[in-house]
Amino acid sequence: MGDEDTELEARLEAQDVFEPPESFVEQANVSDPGIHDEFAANWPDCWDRAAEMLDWNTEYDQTFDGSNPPFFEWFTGGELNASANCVDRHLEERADEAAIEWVGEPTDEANRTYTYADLHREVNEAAAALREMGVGEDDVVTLYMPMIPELAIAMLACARIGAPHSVVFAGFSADALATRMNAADSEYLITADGYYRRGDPLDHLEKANEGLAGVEHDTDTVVVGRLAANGDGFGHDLTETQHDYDDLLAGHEGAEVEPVARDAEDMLFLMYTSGTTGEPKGVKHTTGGYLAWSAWTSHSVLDIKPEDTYFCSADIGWITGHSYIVYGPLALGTTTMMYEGTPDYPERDRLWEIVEEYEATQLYTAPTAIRAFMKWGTEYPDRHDLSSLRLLGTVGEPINPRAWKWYYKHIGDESCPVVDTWWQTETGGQMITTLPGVNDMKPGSAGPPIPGIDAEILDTNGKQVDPGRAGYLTIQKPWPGMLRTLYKNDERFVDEYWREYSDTDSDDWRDWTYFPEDGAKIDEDGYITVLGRVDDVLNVSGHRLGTMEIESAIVGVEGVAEAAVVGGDHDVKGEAVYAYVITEDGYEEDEELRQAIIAGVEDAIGPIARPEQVIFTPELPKTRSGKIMRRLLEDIANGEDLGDTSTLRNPDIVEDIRVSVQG
Ligand code: 6R9
Repeated sequence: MGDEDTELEARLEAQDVFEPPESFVEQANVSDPGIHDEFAANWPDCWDRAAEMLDWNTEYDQTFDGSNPPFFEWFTGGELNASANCVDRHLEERADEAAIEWVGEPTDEANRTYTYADLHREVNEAAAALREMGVGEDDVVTLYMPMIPELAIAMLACARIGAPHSVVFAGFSADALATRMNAADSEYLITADGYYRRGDPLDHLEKANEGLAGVEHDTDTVVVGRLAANGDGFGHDLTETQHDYDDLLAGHEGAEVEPVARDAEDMLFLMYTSGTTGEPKGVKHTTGGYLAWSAWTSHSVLDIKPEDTYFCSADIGWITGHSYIVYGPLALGTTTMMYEGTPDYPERDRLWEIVEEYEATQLYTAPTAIRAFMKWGTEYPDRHDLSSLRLLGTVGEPINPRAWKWYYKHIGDESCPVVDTWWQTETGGQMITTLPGVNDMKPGSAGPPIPGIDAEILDTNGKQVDPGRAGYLTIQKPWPGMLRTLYKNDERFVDEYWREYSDTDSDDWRDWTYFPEDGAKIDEDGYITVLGRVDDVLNVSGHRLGTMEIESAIVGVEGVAEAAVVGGDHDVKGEAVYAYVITEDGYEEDEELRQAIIAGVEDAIGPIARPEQVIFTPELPKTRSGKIMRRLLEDIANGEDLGDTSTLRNPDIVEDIRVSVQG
């Protein structure tokens, strides 16, 4: 390193506040610092600003209806269609501009560009095909697909005919697919024959078929021949209820399907996410509020403009891909990128190669990816010209200041603002982050709530904690992008998100407070640092995994009597799965059982939930009332000092476990 570099590193390390670059502010979609006060003074009408970003078939009567808390409604009486907003309305000016730039994993495969005209054609044909298959308004269609353009097209085709989609991440297991299809009574599945991972074709249809075997009702399936098109298919024969995507669409060439006018409060999609219990939660999002939220935040936080080439490296199987690869960017008429593969294939500069080739203007990724880039070293980004980038974003988990600064310097060349965006599947879109053209940035802190959002950090009694002290993050007022309920489970919706901090007997919406189940602290300037989940949910590489889901997979393995799963610190993944396991009498604590446990977790959930360590133990540390002391197991996993354990029912066991893990 030269002297200049060393000096720069030292300066960066010492700096804890960064102003937005002037060149950015000058061109930012939002740059008026008065916007925070303006929105606060005009709540809830400030949200008309978001609704105005959309085209409505019927204007709404009321911005916010809080008469039946916590079942809040937004833009009531309004009607619109999400696919018309993301596709049709851009045809006049942008028919020949790219809507989707898709990059497959194999470097020798031709990339695909869908102009808005192409997208319009294919979404219409797919919508016609789905209708012919019998899909009607409000029928839930499950999409179990890799990162191929047909996934975005299928979502928009569903939206066009008013059929809510439920996307299941392609990396999830067959069991996970079946659970979600059963929970949503979903009779339609769109999937693919496979995709590429690190150079090899992967048989996805086999997994889908296995999942279908566990679905309790009849289903029609559409299969995209992603691999077959390259002659890499696995040769599965389709059954009578399975249809080839291309064949189906060929029967509807040039079809036009009138977008169905949906009520603002009609469901746009369901997304299953992990919670405290073993049952995944079906988060319900609506057409008006959600779409307005994803469009407004794409505009104000990600600074997306129609002429941009915007790149979010998430998977559409997660909420980030829904809001910030598909709906938000396309609602704004921009070019959104989709990449099928991983950042390290064929080499560790793949992302930077894509940024350079497409002259990407924004990059939105996860801290876990940034930590991996850091570990790999600067030689990979340094090989490429990244000067097209104007803004950088992160999402999914807390980002430590060192990783933030690395991203800012080595990817953004100190000329791009970094937005650290806190939000959740349930919030629909970004909630806490700096506005890149307005607020100073503080590495390690997401920032203030966005204009119109009111967040407080409370203690267990509901009192605000002092700046700098840890407490519970709460959101004081409803917002348009919020989930409306958990599918077919209003009671759990109230219990999970509202009961903690609301007066649940009140019918005044002001008495209701949303609890995201995260810990946080706030500083003197109102900047919030989100500390992580306070429920039994792990964040592994930015993916939400319920400890209960993993535990129930483990106790399903023959020879296992009891299991406790906790998160241990991991320098790239953020958190890693640690499984403490008690065997049944007569079973050996051996490698064979360990492998069976790992396989059991992969079958029930998917490889992302794979335990980093399986620790056999004769007992689990429990309180006198019989609760497993997860915090203690976590401390053991993290090699920390355990403090006083005398209140436990079985304090001796803790030392035994500690020795077997920490040595
Ligand atoms: C969008 C998404 C939500 C949970 C959330 C929190 C964590 C997300 C974060 C963050 C700190 C950030 N989280 N963004 N923590 N800083 N910028 O990730 O949704 O998969 O539902 O996860 O992720 O713990 O509660 P989801």
